[in-house]
Amino acid sequence: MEMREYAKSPANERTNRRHKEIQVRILQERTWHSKEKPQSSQHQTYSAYNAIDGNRASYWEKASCTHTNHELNPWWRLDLGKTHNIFSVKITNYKNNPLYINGAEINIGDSLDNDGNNNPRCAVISSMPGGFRETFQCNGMDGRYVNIVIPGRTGYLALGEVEVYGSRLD
Ligand SMILES: [Ca+2]
Repeated sequence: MEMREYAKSPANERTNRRHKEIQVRILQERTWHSKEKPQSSQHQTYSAYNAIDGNRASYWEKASCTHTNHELNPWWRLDLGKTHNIFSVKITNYKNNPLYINGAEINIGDSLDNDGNNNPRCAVISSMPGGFRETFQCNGMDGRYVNIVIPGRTGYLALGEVEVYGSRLD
């Protein structure tokens, strides 16, 4: 089934298309450098890598989502290996339990303090329908780490796919 984009303005659509033409799609570099653990915990076989495996399937049964255990401040982190200038982050929400994402922050920066969760904030995700994709504009934030964290709440964090758009700083 074709998935609709959620809450994307025509202006953002044009901006994204331009970025695709001139930017490296960081996901396609298949970067996964972290020697540190890439999410706060792993529920069963639902590894952090499932959010950058190029598959936007959002059902648990498709085995392409991440899923933490039930815990305080659950988080997920992408290590890009080098500092990048990041324009946008596109997230596909988990379909089985879409409310997990409520209140999640996207944080970007070069620090690993608090596992990278203290880096500057790009966006707060108030809510997203299950299985939908949404693009969050970061307008050129510099960072090596892209974190998604639910601060101050005990719960799960589950992600279908995280796509990061930007360019490498050389
Ligand atoms: Ca995936």
